[in-house]
Amino acid sequence: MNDAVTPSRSSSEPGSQRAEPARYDFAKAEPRWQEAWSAQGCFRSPDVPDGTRPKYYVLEMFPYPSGKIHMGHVRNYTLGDVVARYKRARGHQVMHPMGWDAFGLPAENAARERGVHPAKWTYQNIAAMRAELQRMGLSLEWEREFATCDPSYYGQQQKLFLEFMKAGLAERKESWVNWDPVDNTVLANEQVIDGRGWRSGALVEKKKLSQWFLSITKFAPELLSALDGLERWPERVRLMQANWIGRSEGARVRFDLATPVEGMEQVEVFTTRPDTLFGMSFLAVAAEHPLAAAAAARDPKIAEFITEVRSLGTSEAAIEQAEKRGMDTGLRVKHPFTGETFPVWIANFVLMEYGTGAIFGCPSGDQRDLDFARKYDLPVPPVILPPGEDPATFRIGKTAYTEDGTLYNSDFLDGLNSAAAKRAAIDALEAKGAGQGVVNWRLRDWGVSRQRYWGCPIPVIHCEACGAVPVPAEQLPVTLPEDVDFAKPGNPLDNHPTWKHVSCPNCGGKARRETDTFDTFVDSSWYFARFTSPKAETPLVPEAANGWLPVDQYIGGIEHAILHLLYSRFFTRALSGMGHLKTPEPFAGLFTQGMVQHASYRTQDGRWLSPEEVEATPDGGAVEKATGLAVTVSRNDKMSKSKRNTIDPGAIIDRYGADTARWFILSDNPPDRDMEWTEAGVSGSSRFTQRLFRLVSNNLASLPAPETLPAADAGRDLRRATHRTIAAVTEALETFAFNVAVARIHEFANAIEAAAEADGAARREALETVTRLISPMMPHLAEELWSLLRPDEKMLVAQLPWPESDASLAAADSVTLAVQVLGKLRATLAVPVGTDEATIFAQAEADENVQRAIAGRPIRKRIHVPGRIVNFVV
Ligand code: ANZ
Ligand code: ZN
Repeated sequence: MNDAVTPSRSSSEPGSQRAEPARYDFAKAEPRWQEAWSAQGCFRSPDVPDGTRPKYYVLEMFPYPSGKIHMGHVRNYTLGDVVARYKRARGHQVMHPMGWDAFGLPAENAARERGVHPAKWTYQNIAAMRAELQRMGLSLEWEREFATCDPSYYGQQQKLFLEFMKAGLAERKESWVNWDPVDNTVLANEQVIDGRGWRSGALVEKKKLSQWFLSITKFAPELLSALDGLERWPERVRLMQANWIGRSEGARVRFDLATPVEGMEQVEVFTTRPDTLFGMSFLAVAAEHPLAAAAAARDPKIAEFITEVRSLGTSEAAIEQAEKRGMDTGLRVKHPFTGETFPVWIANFVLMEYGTGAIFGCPSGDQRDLDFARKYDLPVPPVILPPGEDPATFRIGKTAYTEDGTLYNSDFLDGLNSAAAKRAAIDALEAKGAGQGVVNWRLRDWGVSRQRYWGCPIPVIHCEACGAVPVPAEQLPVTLPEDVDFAKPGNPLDNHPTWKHVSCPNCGGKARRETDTFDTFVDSSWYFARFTSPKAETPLVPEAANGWLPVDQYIGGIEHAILHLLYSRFFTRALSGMGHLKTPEPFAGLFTQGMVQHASYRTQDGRWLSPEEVEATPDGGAVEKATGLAVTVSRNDKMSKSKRNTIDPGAIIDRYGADTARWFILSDNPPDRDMEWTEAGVSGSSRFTQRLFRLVSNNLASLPAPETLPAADAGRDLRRATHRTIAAVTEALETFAFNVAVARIHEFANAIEAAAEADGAARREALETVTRLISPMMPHLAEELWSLLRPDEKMLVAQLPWPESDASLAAADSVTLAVQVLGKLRATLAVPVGTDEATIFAQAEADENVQRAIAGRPIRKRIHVPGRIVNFVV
């Protein structure tokens, strides 16, 4: 036994139990085992998996260092730890690293509000959270730790960006951006939620800015098609990604302007329904469309309308919900087939960023167009006849007909079905030179510039003569200046008196440093790869990255289903293309865990009370301790500061220990579902830890020496329970059914308790097994019990292989057979497993009811389906 574990026995003096029942002292034991693991290097992984054993890379989404861990972290990291410990025991070479997603706005806000520098605030928070995670007993390899705000990380990221530039995957574009007027920054479309900034909640505005973009759209087809191969991802996440990438087949159609507009002859629209071209009633453009600007130049009322529409926000959700509004520009366009002219409107539901920023409106076939047409009294010509309808009587009322049907009122398309009509319309457009079939993608390029201090500086220098010049490799990293003023509004880097003034690396002339920093989603798009060589002087080391990647099991919240996961997939593909990586996909397996919830309590006068301020009543309600008045209890509320229903993991660990917290969080529900944190649940788990401890310590005196084999038939029932439990828990851990594993172990504990009289060797086997089976979930208690059971053992449980279930021991003792005569059930027969066929037939035949059914007739055939049926044919 190694020195670090020797003292453990003092916590449980088995001899002194009679006076006082043995108690497990988690507060002493947990830190001691954490030290033992670390001293033994139990969680170290090789730089490059050496191929002697299969590699397994387990990763949980790394945390933002807010300063404190919350229950969501506890659940996330416990799940990952169960996987890591289990896979290690199964003989894998496991890598399980941890780091910090450390750039971002809260640090800057802390600087503004409290005058503490973002770096100082961040590193203090990291230290506090690291200590909390260490107390949880996670089997993490801290040697690989880094924070994205370390220059040694973001400097490598700057190198990667220069490679993206060289590969044509980064470009500077003027574009309409979502502007958050409170945070004073650009937001990606994904960061606009219901028309508001995801952090500030402010109504988002449109603004035109020059920004850096990463060309994710170049990968749209492969990002979509490769989703099919991600078999260990939740279907829901794959679907969300597919919708986000949004492939649509359709056509671009060009309409000649019938009203002269300077510099413009045509308007191009994108449609997925070229079959409905004869149902056109108007053309509509986005407020930012050049044609809208041209119309505004002629009419101040139009200009006013455009300003109004723009302030509405740009997200699709906002537009979907907003009332449809529009204004006729007075301009007209010519239909490509009929030459008839139609009015051009500006409409608030047309997005500039999608397709061409212009549509043709077909109110009979599209609900938005119909709502718009009804509102502004535009015609609604029907062109698709639903199956079984009579063209003479079919009418469009308040609902558009958006399904397939037969074309009518449509000239050369009449009589065709929708699919054929689409093809025919595209052929005709192409023949006329008025359009062509296209595939359109919803995915936009990724704008990565942010007007922020606490982020990775974009390594570019702007020179009037040379344009945007990459910072030469030898000048990297471009580090953040420390002396910044957060009092002034705007971007502190831009406000800095000297930092941005540099000379051009190209011509030596006066130049200006880029003062924007990267969107923090850039930082998290490759950190999982950097963990494979966290200290390297190059962004990645191919042998290490290719040896470890892809991540075998990634675990995190569903809120990252689109952004983070899609950006990471894009980065991985881009890095593969540049020769850094071989795998095209970063995460082979993905698991999304549910939320941790807690009841919330509210007084009649609307005050939220914390769980400590209330007392439960027998009827399931609660009263305020201070006043005795009843409070409203609402179940299943997300933990939030405003509802005062958060539970601090640190306080739970102080009171019950890490294993109890881990056990409870695993026990309640399947891990992909939401779970409710309850006081009753956590104290139940705590009692279970003590029960296991007593079970082992009470048995100790009567157990034979380790490795004593039970005599052939001894303790058969207990041994069966042992081997069945191994099989069931193994299966549960393989399938993320951790709550099932917990339940099986509870049952097993009952079985061991009930078998106090069983053979000693069988009891030892059962106790050692339960100790090893709990180890992925309650690793400290497992070590403690193991040290009691095997005081001379050198190996820690963390170093032991997973127990094997012996199928013959797990098998049932006897089987029950249905005995039939001529296929009709006459009796049942219980025989010991392994009984030979002749004996089975003889016993079955001897049964009274069977005898009666045979009625003295000769048996012509005897049939035996092992384990199930015996049938006699007479
Ligand atoms: C005419 C039409 C007739 C349409 C009809 C639909 C039904 P998805 O499938 O999402 O790609 N559209 C095109 N560009 C738009 C934009 N910038 N803003 C708002 N709407 C736009 O949707 C494609 C359809 O959305 C297009 O097909 C177009 O309306 C509209 F019976 O064209 B359709
Ligand atoms: Zn220059």
